[in-house]
Amino acid sequence: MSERFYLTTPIYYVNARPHLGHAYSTIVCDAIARRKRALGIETWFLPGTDEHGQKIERSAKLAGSTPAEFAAKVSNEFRSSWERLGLTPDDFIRTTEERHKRGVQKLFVTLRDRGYIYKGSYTGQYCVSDEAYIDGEPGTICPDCGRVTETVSEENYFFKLSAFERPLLDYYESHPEFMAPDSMRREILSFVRGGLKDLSVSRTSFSWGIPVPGDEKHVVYVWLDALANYITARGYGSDDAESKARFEKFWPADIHLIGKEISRFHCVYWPAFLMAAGIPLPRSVRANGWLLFEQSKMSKSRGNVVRAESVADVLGVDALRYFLLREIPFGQDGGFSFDALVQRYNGDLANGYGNLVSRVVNMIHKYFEGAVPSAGKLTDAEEKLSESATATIAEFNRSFDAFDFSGALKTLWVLVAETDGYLTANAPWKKPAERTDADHAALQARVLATAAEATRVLTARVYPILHASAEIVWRQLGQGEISEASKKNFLKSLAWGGLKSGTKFGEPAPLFPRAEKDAIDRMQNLEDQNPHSAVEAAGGNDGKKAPAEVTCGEASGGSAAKAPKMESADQTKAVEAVKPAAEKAEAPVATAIPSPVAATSVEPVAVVPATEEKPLISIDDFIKIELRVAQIIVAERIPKADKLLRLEVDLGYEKRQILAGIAEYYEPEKLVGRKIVIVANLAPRKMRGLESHGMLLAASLEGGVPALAGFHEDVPLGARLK
Ligand code: ME8
Repeated sequence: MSERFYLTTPIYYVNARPHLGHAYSTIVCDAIARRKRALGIETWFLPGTDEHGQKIERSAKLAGSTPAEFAAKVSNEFRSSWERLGLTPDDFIRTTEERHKRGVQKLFVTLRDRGYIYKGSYTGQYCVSDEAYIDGEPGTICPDCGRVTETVSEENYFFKLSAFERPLLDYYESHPEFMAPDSMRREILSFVRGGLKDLSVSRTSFSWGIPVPGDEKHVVYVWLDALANYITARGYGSDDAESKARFEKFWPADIHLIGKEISRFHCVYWPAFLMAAGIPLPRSVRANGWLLFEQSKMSKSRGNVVRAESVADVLGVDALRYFLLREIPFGQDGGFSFDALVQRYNGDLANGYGNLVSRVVNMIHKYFEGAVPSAGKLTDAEEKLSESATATIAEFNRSFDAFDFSGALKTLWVLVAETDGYLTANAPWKKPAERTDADHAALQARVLATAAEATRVLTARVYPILHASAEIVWRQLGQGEISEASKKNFLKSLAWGGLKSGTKFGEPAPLFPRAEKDAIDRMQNLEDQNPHSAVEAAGGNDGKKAPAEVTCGEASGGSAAKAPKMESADQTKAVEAVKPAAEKAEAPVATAIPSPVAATSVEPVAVVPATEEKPLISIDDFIKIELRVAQIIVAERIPKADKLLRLEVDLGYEKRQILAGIAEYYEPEKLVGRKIVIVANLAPRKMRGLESHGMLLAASLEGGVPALAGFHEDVPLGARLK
């Protein structure tokens, strides 16, 4: 492992306010950075904001401000959000900064001087939302975001991307560690093998960008501009000796952590730009999956975002960090819900780790006046716990360093449960009549010294993730300031046996108080009070504009874009499902309660006579039904089932199987490619041994003949019907 470590987050567009999706990638980086620092590795953790381009220019206009003012305001929100969440960036790059502009211009000139940039003309489709060129006819839908592309016809500078097809494939082959997870690697390999076309790297139809040196009516393509932040922030483009030395020392980056949707930019364009400029390539690009809310990607344009602050204000920053790292296997998509968050919080933090700390600290105060006793002669039980702790440390390190944060925490929580079980089995608070006072005192000393040591080891390991609580616990365990310990590289030498007898414990302090029934309401209320749209937050009126005016302006979330309300029945379930913590800290409590798995389902066509008298339903009833647009990608008959078809449908964010009772009326091959409406949140059901995950909608005509619901307009996959 190198003695210095440089890791970056994507730099976020300033046309959206920070939300949990952004916080997720940034929190993962923060946890990695904290661990590296505590291991004594000189670490540089860089986030920032991406402020140029057409969509920012348009959003600023909607907000009634200049692009510079608008960008500054939203960029500041990102910075404040990271501060509020207690993140520890070492720098924060804005693409409107002079140091960045200098570097981008130098990179552009270098590429041009080395013969990799030439002038040509481009007529084609452009997705303003993704700031990406798309192959296709006018009117083509962007395959990434589902918006209609715009026809662009401009004289442009082109980058000779086609020259890098072979060099990139060779590089991927010789550097298997360059990109992960495997799904992303496969996608990139197939994209590059499919052939690379030269890439337009300048625009003339707007001016909010970095001018091309010597030809100022062009601005540099926003992705070339943005990707360069990783080098400009470390000194590239500045000629003073200090900047040069800094760049030498910190480049190449060890990890570019990104969301999976921007892998092509990071794994194809970026390495090609760097190869062309003669600059070393980053060591690895690691992609997180998507955080889903209500089963679709949390994103401003869908309007289904939650702000990290709403969670932090109610349950604390550690609850959020723990949930994101524990609940979602890194690299895969994972669902966020207030319900699951509260279950994890109560189960793993309040009743798990928090309760263990409180038992240990309170008993050491109660029985030993707050000073760690000498353990005395150990028994098999203590040997077993210490072996377990040592194995846990090794396993935790392995998993964490392999980006398996969920596995790492799971391992650690086995030790929480083991230590808890050890305390309960030995019950130092209970003296059986036949035990002498001396024997009981010896047992108390042995058991509490051992449990305290296990708690110390656990706390040190969990510090990169639960830093705020670890800080409190470290003081309670009489270890002083954990931030100071981190500066002294305490994780490097952490081993079982470091807690000295006689160490004076600090006062017990509450940690992870149980979340009560109102926690979800409070988070939800905080959400409702806050505009999610950057334009709205900046004083604009995007929510009131006609949709046509905001297409591709990423401003379509509008003021209506609030996180949907939780059902009160669910809230009750989340809180009540967790057994109450024991009244007394010494008593054992329930261990972690697993969070619910998102339920989805299947069904044949719904055939409901429209004329039948039915009681009216409220909007709250309707909102429970999640209707979404899906596209049929596979349709086939099921042997021995005359009425059923097996369909595979694509919701944009996931593919699933649905069984539908329409085989008598539809030829399966004619259904492929058709966009339909499905009920996406039905509980799964088995039919003929196959699981069906949803139900498609159809009008029921005379004799029960179905007519599938569909659209005249082009609608993106996954869009919700409301
Ligand atoms: O793409 N789940 O910026 P952006 C997980 N400016 N991660 C999410 C997420 C979600 N639901 N939503 C956002 C850009 N993210 C460019 C990047 S880099 C040189 C330029 C995170 O504001 C994730 O890291 O659209 C994703 O890649 C990033 O935010 C996109 O942020």
